[in-house]
Amino acid sequence: MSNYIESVLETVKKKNPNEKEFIQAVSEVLETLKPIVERHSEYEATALLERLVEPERIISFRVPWLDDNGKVQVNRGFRVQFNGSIGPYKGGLRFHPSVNQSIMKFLAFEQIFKNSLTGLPIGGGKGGSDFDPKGKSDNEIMRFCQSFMNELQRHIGHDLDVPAGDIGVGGREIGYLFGQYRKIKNAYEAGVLTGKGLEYGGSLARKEATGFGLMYYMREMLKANNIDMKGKVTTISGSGNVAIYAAQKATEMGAKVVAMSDSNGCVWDENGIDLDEVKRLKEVERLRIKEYLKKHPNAKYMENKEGETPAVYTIKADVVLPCATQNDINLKTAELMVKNGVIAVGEGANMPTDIEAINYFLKNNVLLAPAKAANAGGVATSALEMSQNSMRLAWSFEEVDKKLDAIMTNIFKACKETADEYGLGTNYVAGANIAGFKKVANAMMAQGVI
Ligand code: NDP
Ligand code: 2IT
Repeated sequence: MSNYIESVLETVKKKNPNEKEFIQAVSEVLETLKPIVERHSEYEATALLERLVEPERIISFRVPWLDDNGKVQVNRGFRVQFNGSIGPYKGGLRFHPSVNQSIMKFLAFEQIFKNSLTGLPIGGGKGGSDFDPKGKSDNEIMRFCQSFMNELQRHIGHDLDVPAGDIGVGGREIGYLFGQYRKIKNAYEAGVLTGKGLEYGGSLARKEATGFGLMYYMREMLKANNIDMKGKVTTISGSGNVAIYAAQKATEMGAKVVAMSDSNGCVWDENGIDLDEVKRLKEVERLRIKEYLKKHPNAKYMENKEGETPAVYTIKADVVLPCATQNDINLKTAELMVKNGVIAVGEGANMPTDIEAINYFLKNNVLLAPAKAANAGGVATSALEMSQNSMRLAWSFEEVDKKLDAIMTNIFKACKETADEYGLGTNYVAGANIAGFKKVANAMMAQGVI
């Protein structure tokens, strides 16, 4: 690593001692930027990296709400507006009990490079709350979303910051959030949130976009290495929005998806997962994946055990798609996957693979589709939703899907060309980081020290 990068990293560690996810995300990016930073002495002269790792703004706020028993509950809300140099801040909202400032900052930091890779004019941001939606009634979810928006509305806007969904935030939550925003503002600013319902300004194919986009990226990455998804035994961590539509597109491409999971454990169905049943369980009934066995008694359920490799990663597969959460795959898990003959890993989730595991995959010639590039289809289609809102018209499913496919194909091309330019072989992790960084760095240089 160059001295400059090393010293910035040291400062980040010193300044944010309790933020391990944020330090991890920054380390992963900075460690791959060496070749480009070496070519540009002006970065150090203008403290570009020091500015890049410091969020433009962090908003943290109280979210009080009434539960169904009339008891007052208090959660913490966040919005991190990390980098607005190439467009309005853009990124999802996560509702999960694990949410804290470190997780918000790592996600917002990653979003900067991901959004840059889409080629669309969107900056990096992220938000959310430590609110746990599990087991809450619809009315509790609505009251929480309304209270969350009471504060968030001061900080967002269609030209300023445009939130969307992430873990625990889907169509239902976006609906309640949008309703409250509209009521407070007394105006119909459709482009203030994305992932909206089709009846009130949403885009066709946004729901499918992250999972479909992941598979378009996988198709391109495999093609560049003379491999095809056809016939590949595939396992997927997670059974939420990203996992479900990755499974659908993988199946359409001829792969055999044999396992999906949630935080409790996984179902393994060697005949191929019945995706309609998973959609019913997760999108409609909001039940545990274990319930899959009621309709498919021949499938196997494997429970996760504290401190052990998540069950889904113990199954032998050609292609593995982590689509749940961060740091799902550590070195021990990566070693097991390699032993089981994995060919390719596609990161649908954000930072699902820790740094040691990434390096292990790369060393063992496992093709790794990095999150910032491979899951960018969601936010890219969010940007397409913003375009449609601005134009006050709606494109067909096919039109949006075609644009998404072209964007993902271009993103892979950028990762590959950058990896080639810097002699990085099939290290698309570094390719993605450098390619995403380049545009943001140029914009920051052009805009002066701000
Ligand atoms: P959902 O809430 O729809 O689904 C999340 C899935 O991951 C669930 O199956 C959930 O299981 C599982 N999961 C969540 N947290 C944990 C945990 N701590 N341990 C184990 N399993 C967990 O979210 P999404 O599908 O939208 O998001 C999944 C991932 O994809 C996240 O990393 C997100 O940041 C990323 N992503 C999402 C995009 C989008 O457009 N939605 C775009 C790009 C990336 P359980 O129900 O048991 O909690
Ligand atoms: O991580 C992500 O890219 C998202 N959760 C989607 C963000 C968005 O604005 O659509």
